[in-house]
Amino acid sequence: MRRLLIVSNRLPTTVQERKGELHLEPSVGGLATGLSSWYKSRDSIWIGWPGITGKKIKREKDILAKLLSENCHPVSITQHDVEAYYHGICNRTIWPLFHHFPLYTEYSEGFWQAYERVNTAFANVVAGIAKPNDIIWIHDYHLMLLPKLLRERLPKATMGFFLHIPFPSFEIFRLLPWRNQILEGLLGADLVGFHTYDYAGHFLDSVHRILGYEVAMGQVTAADRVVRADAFPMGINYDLFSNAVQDSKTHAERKRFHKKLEDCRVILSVDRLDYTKGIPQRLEAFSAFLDRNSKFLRKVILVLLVVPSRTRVGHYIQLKKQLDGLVGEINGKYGTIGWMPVWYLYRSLPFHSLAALYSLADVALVTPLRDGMNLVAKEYTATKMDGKGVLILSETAGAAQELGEAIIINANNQEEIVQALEKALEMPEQEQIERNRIMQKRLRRYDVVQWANEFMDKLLSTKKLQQEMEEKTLSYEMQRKLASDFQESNKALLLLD
Ligand code: GDG
Repeated sequence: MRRLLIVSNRLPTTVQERKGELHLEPSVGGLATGLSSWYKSRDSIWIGWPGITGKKIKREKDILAKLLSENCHPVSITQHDVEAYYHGICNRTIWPLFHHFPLYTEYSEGFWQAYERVNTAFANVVAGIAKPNDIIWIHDYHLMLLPKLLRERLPKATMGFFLHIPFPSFEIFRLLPWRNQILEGLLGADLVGFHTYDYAGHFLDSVHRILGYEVAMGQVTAADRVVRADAFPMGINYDLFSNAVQDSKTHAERKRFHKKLEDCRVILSVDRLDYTKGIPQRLEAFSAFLDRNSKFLRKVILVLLVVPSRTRVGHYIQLKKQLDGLVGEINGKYGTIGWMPVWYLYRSLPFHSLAALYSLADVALVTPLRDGMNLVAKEYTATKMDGKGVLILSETAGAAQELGEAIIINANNQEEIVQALEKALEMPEQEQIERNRIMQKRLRRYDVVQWANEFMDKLLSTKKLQQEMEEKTLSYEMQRKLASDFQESNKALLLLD
């Protein structure tokens, strides 16, 4: 099997600094959790930023050795570039624009230069490690220039790119001052993957309208190469979540939660703190639901798990304040001694606590305003061993295209969310089971390993296609000979195939 180089902004293992000492911890998030066992099962190396600056990691030889022993190769980023690249262009420019928030988007030449510098630093590390037969798989919006930078250094490389966030429509994407460079950057890959056909279509549309390349049937004819774009909806590690329900640690956690929740029905909400996730709209809809359904007062609890994220970006700081205020208002208005309608947890929970919450929740309320995929919706469904539980899912999450048996809503339509909550809490058990069984079958079949394997198969077939097309392309000498023969001839018959 060919060696695989996975390249992403963060490594699956993060270096954390606590009380002046460095520790290694597994990174949270779908990619790291989902792919960690798959990548360890094959000959592979992961290349990424370890979470601290280059200087610190070089000083700590033990930490570096431990990372390398786990096949994790760090890329050094200076403190200045962490600001302008990660907190700057990644979180203040690309993230909001690609999630259709143009008013939140900041355009700064300094940010852009840091993006070029960091992508170049990644290219240098990858090019130093890569061998001719390796497969390179680059992930996400932090590294959209990397495919082209690597193609310049390794012209024959087999290289795929996967975007984990939405690719916006042309009208939004065109606002980016560096739109040409981003598209050219991505086209350095042989295969560009997205969660949905819509995102792949938006990308191809922009390639055609901005760069003028010919686009047909998911294929771009770019200068001298053919590049494919396609949809690969990311799956989860299904067995990890469905087996976790049986685990004794999850049992213990579930028991502990049940004691506190008493007989209340549980509506669960789990997200990183992000304005794309629609958390304030969700809280307002829950408040309207309580207003209209007094029979559910003291009978239902919304568990709101919000994982801190990007805590230094202004919009995130404001959002945190807004959430604190809304939760206070709802609890103040409807709460009684002994019953708080919203249980607000602003932290990241250990895996077994999360699995316990998923498995005990009667309803999962997943209402992002826009989300590349949303793995929480899939993870919740995977833990429903007895089939009971209702998923309410926003139509603007990529996951909605696969989970049609959920109650699908428009996250901006408060009335729809209220009605969905009413329907979910009244849904007959048999209907819940029927809906979940269909979704579970799909999620089990197309899990994260299947997702990665399908991407790999398509990447290799794209490479084969390119080789076949190269064989058909006339060499330069042949083209010259044909041209001179043509000029010298009196009559010519052209046969074009
Ligand atoms: C990006 C895209 C796309 C959450 N809370 C805790 C915790 N989590 C884990 C969940 C899940 C992951 O974090 C969140 O994944 P999402 O997909 O929901 O969202 P993003 O972080 O925004 O991810 C998204 C994804 O990339 C993959 O392509 O689906 O659209 O935005 O796996 O389980 N894990 C633990 N404690 C928590 O409190 N341990």
